[in-house]
Amino acid sequence: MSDDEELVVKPPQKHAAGLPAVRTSVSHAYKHMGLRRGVTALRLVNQTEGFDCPGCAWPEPGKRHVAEFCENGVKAVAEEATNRTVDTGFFRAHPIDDLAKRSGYWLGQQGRLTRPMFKDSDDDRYRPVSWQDAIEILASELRSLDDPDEAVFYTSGRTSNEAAFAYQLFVRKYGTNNLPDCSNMCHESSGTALTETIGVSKGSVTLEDVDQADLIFVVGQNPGTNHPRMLTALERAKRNGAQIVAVNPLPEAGLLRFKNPQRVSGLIGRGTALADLHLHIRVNGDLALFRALNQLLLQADVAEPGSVLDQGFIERHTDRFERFTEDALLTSWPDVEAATGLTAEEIGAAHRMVLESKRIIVCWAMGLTQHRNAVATIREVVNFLLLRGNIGRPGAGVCPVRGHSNVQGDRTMGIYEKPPAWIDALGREFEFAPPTDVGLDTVNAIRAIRAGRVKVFVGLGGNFVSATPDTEVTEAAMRKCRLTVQISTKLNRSHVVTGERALILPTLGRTDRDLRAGLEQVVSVEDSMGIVHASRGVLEPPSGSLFSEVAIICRLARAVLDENQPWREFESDYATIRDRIEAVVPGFKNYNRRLAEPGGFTLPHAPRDRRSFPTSTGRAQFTVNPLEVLRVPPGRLILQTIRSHDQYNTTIYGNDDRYRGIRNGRRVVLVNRADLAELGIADGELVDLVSEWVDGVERRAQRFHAVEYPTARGCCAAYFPETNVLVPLDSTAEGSNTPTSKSVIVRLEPAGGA
Ligand SMILES: Nc1nc2c(c(=O)[nH]1)N[C@H]1C(S)=C(S)[C@@H](COP(=O)(O)OP(=O)(O)OC[C@H]3O[C@@H](n4cnc5c(=O)[nH]c(N)nc54)[C@H](O)[C@@H]3O)O[C@H]1N2
Ligand SMILES: Nc1nc2c(c(=O)[nH]1)N[C@H]1C(S)=C(S)[C@@H](COP(=O)(O)OP(=O)(O)OC[C@H]3O[C@@H](n4cnc5c(=O)[nH]c(N)nc54)[C@H](O)[C@@H]3O)O[C@H]1N2
Ligand SMILES: [Mo]
Repeated sequence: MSDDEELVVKPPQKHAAGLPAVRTSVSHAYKHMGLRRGVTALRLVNQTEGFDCPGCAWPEPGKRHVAEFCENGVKAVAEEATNRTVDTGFFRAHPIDDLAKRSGYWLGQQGRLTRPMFKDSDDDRYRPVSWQDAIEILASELRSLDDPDEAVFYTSGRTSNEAAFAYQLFVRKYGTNNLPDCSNMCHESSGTALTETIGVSKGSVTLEDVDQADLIFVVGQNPGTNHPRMLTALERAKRNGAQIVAVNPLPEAGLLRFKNPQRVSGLIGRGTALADLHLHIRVNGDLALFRALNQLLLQADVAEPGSVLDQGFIERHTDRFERFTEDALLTSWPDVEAATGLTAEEIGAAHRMVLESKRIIVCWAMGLTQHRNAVATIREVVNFLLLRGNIGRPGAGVCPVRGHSNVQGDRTMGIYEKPPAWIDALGREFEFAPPTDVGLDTVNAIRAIRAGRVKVFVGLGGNFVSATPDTEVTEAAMRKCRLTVQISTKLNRSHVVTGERALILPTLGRTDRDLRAGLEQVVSVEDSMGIVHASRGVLEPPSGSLFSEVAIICRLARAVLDENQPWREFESDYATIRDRIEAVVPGFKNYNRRLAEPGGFTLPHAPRDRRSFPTSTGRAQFTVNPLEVLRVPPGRLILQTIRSHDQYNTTIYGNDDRYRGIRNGRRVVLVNRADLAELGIADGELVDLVSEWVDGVERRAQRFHAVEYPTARGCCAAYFPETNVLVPLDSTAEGSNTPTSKSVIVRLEPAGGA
């Protein structure tokens, strides 16, 4: 937003969806796709015979509604299935310097990429190149490296299982585990904490469990915007008698009340109240909150032995309970109050709801995963559930709500910088010795690129430059690469902040029909609850010369590895990839047959299915997680960087954030009224955000409007990716190396020059 545009601020809304959601969906669909394409797309999104919505990873119910999509799903579909295209004339007219001055929004609005493009070292712009030459440029660069570890292969979470499996096979055959992905910045902390405590990195909850729960915690998550279809599930749970506790520094509209657009009563009525209790927590206070709840449970059980804890479960299925108890009983309430900003009464109210509930689910997203102590916080959530046996029985469990629509499946397929558990089976099946060293994750990849140790960057989707922290550091690093390659659907900043040479390899998206050798190809994806199902593109692709991700990977593999099989077979029939997945990855028996069943199939999950915990001791682990209060120097605030209602990560759909009452602007910082007064800043004043970090470097994001907002005291919020410049590369979560995008210490200064 430029300053002359009219920023409009209204009070935040108290409900989500309803008629405005329908209106916005319809207008986005027709504006970008036109009537015919729009109708086809919306009729088949999330239907068993159609394609998986490229939006979020929330599962589809067994029985589909005719409109099994949400406002933000429609925006995601419209963004991809747009009628607009970028042609070679566009690149002739816009040198890279010019494109680098444009906003991410502008770049995305230009439309779908249609032809491979190449920027050579001495050139100032991209020029068209044939597919064959493009593949050869990348292949010869890869072949010329002294060591395969000098290349990095990033993945974003939209890639199908088939493309992901082929990609990691190619990369490992090439000789490296340098497979960073968006998950490193997302739910890595969840995977790390869950693997350690319950032995499986994924959530243990199904949609049926949500239906049967007595109490659902929604912690650090804004489902009204980021997982709108989750509201339907929460509404159903409420009707079945569940209570909901929202834990969030912001009073997010989607947690307060939901007007279900799938029902007439939802459109015209008052809707369903969702959260029974909102804990208006200070950012990063969650570890303290769950420690406090755990202490209260232990104390209640001392008062009435045997009535509170599930002793049978604890004895049969867990380890280290005594060690945990000793420490939990020492939890300091002054520290709890300082860390959470909550009163003992508020925490007491949540405690009473817990005591009344037999079946408890905890859902969470980025509000828990992107802090220095994120892994410890999630371990403490697991302690909380273990105490009353809330894992591995109906209506209960851990529910990390994933972001990208196939981010969970990509991990299952081996997109991981660590060798997956089935690495030996991979080597046997394809007769090679896979690399065993741990490769580079996202943050370590940036460090290695900056140090000149990595020379080639390949991105299978995503927007590495904008999604990663410390934008100035990362951009400077990327410019040092010998070659950067983006396999993508649409232009973004990663195409215009390039290495010495750069390639754009345009690809089909989820909505596009994928014909290979005259055969219609189906791909598969795994949702946040471990259900694998088919996805079939239905729309005419934006150009006849696009290759699918699978085809690009297979051709690259043939050129680099100088072998024909299995790549020719993979490219002409994706079912053959699934056969090989079945041979290597546990849980995929009869993959092709079961994929043909409507709704797909559920992957095994030992704690959920059998209360079996595949940890080192075969039992779930209680853990000790020290309570530290995130201390903030006077005059500073904790900044959390979030999504508006009008964006998908780095893809910006528009400049509004309807539920939060913000229109026509993204450069806003939401601050509590009392903090504004204390800092002497007026509502609406232009400020710079300056982040302070132990390295002494001052990182600055300029010209944000301060907006008075009911966020917790001492905290503020602003949108990503504009604020990524403030997140220090070296400020990461212990154990998962995830950037601490939700706890950046900042000061607000009157805005400097323009
Ligand atoms: N439309 C749309 N859908 C999306 C996305 C999108 O950008 N747009 N992104 C997708 C992706 S990749 C992901 S990972 C998910 C993200 O889904 P979310 O995690 O819901 O996304 P964020 O906007 O980061 O919201 C974080 C929430 O946590 C709260 N929060 C921040 N810090 C804390 C804290 O310390 N404690 C607590 N208790 N709460 C805190 C914030 O106030 C906010 O409500 O959504 C996915 N779905
Ligand atoms: N400050 C801050 N930073 C964050 C976060 C935060 O909360 N705060 N959140 C983090 C999180 S949770 C995540 S997941 C990451 C997201 O990081 P990424 O996944 O890297 O980023 P996206 O913006 O989702 O990527 C969008 C691009 O993907 C390409 N694309 C879209 N669909 C397809 C497809 O089907 N195939 C291919 N090949 N390309 C496609 C398009 O070119 C589009 O521009 O960002 C992280 N960064
Ligand atoms: Mo994410």
